[in-house]
Amino acid sequence: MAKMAKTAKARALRAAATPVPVRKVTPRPVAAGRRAEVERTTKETSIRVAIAIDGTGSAQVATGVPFLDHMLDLFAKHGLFDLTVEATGDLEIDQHHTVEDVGLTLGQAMRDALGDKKGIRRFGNQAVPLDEALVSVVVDLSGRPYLVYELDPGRERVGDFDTSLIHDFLLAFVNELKLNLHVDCVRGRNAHHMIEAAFKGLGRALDQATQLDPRISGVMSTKGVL
Ligand SMILES: [Mn+2]
Repeated sequence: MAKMAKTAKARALRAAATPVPVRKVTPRPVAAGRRAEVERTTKETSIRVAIAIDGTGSAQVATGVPFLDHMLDLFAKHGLFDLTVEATGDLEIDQHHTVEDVGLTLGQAMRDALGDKKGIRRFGNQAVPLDEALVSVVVDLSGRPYLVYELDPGRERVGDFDTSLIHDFLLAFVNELKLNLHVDCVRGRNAHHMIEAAFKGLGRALDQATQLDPRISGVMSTKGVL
């Protein structure tokens, strides 16, 4: 007994004498308050978008266009953005104004939230499968808006949603966010699957592009401006 106690005491003394290596944990860089809220009202629509870039993927979306709500839910979830979208629009005419203006306002809000874009990775690239569909999404938060949209859903409607409006949504989004966006549907049969894969890909590619990299000082551009 006495011997054991002595050994334990010796071990404790040795432990106390040996400097414990300090494990440095570098916290994930999160710019405080990478969030923005935009309200936009015209004669056609009234829209409020609030977004937090460093979120958890929680979304509260009510645009009056259920298919768009579904897509924006996916976008937030997979981008790990916290997103609120409230829209009322002239849906009695058709869904066009509402869908386009939600894209526009979301683009403005993301651009505001990203501010000077210092320290962000800038590029993102995500291919997403959904059953038979495979869609590739590549983004560059370059400050130069450009959309390449190569996705033919093969039919005009999903439920009562006009599938051609996705192009209009993305165009408005790209122009306001000043994003270079390439959406390429590699293959697919089902329109819902193809569009859904595109929105998951958009969320994930933008999650990558908006991440802060501690190795980047200033902006990720030899021009010094994004
Ligand atoms: Mn779905």
